[in-house]
Amino acid sequence: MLGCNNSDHSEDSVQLISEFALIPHVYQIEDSTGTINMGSMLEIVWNNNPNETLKNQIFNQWHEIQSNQRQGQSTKLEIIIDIDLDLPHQEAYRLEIHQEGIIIRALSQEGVYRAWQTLRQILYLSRDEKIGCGTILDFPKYDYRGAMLDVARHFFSVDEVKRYLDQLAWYKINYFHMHLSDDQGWRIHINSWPLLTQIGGTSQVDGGTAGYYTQNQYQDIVNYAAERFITVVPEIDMPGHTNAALASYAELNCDNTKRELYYGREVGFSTLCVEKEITYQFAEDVIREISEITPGPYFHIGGDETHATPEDDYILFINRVMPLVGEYGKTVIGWDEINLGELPPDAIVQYWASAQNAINGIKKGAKVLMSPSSYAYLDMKYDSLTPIGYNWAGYIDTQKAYSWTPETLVEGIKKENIIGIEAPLWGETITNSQELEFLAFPRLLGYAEIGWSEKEDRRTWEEYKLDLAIHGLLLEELGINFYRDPKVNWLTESD
Ligand code: TNX
Repeated sequence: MLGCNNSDHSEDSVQLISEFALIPHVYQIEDSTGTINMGSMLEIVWNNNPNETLKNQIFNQWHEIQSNQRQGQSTKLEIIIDIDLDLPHQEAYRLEIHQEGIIIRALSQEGVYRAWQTLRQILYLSRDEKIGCGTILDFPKYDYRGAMLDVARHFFSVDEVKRYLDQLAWYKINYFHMHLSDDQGWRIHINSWPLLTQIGGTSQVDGGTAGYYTQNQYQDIVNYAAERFITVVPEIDMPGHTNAALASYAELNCDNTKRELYYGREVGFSTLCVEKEITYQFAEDVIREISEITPGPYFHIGGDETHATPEDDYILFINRVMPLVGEYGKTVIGWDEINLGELPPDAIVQYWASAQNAINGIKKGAKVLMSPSSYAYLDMKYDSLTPIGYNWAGYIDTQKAYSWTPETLVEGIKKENIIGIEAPLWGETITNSQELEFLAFPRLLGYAEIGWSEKEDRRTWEEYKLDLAIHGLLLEELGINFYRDPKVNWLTESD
């Protein structure tokens, strides 16, 4: 038997597509009559402009999930990319589950990829091979749905980063911001300043084995992310948070004296020497080399917590450095303090601490990336018992992480001012993937939904937590070490 079967009278027990616990919640689902068998084999028909890598990825992931089906049936998946389709967004898609097979319609490969994540969840979450027919129309609320990983406080290997990227992909995250430098370490090789990694790459919080990415390794991460339709945003934090650079090169210090490598956790004590020309040569070289190997549109200059830089010096510095980002073809992003400078017209201010900073940025024409620390910081503890993480911005349990809306959180920051949301994971207290995952999951699923899902009707914790409970099975299957928040009735395999 292949495809839907209208004469099947056992439909009562068939799972309708509107019943699936999809996260992020999709825009619109309509059930239709009939059922389809999701076979153990997949036949992909993709005639115009097929992306072979994506086609293989879909093929392999389908078979990974369906390998337990023994019937050997085949399901047809047709992929149609057509820029003339009536779809409202570059990432939008229509996923049609018909009698004869499945059709994905999209404007772009990105749209196909997002559709595949929805289908992948359906496939994974279906109780048996047979599911109801129907159609999903879906598209993101915000263009930018990001996760940030701090690889400076503790180094994370290429494989650990890839593991996180694989996890993010399931939830339609499309930007991965890498915090590549800080007081405790410099993590990307710069050919014109080799000591940054030779010296500055050796330290991290509390010592232990640190490290850095060669430019090839960084490009490997960028490509791996791109295959998952995730864009890497590199950050070099300046002019504060620079002790690792100041320990590598004496000339970056005003007193021409190298700093000691730093293994502590305090912030706000370091600064580049703003008066020296060499500082701008350094900034330009770093921006140039990283921009050349970064296909994405953004370069993040940090700019936060510069308590060791007098305000006038800070303004002088960022006013010289922000245009350099534009010269190398990138759009500048900075933490909300950069609003003090003359922002380039396309600048993006990342709101983390001061709403006033973000609002001032908007007045200067900038857009805002929403990362309010008391809601969106993945390094905050869930509650007082959480063994890792911080609590300076408060405790953020899974409910609190989910229960905010970017465009109504702050008066003066409206939907049209916002490019999206990002969940930063600072690395002082995490040393490996298990600890990373414990803080990121399950909160990250809530951020994914806040960033993607337009419809307000389901945005209640009571409904969301039911779907989340089901996703616990998926997280478990993926081997993700997630926090079993006691507010959620997590399912187990036997439920
Ligand atoms: C503040 S958020 C920082 C980071 C720390 C973090 C710890 C921001 C722009 N700066 O340097 O790692 O708090 O939660």
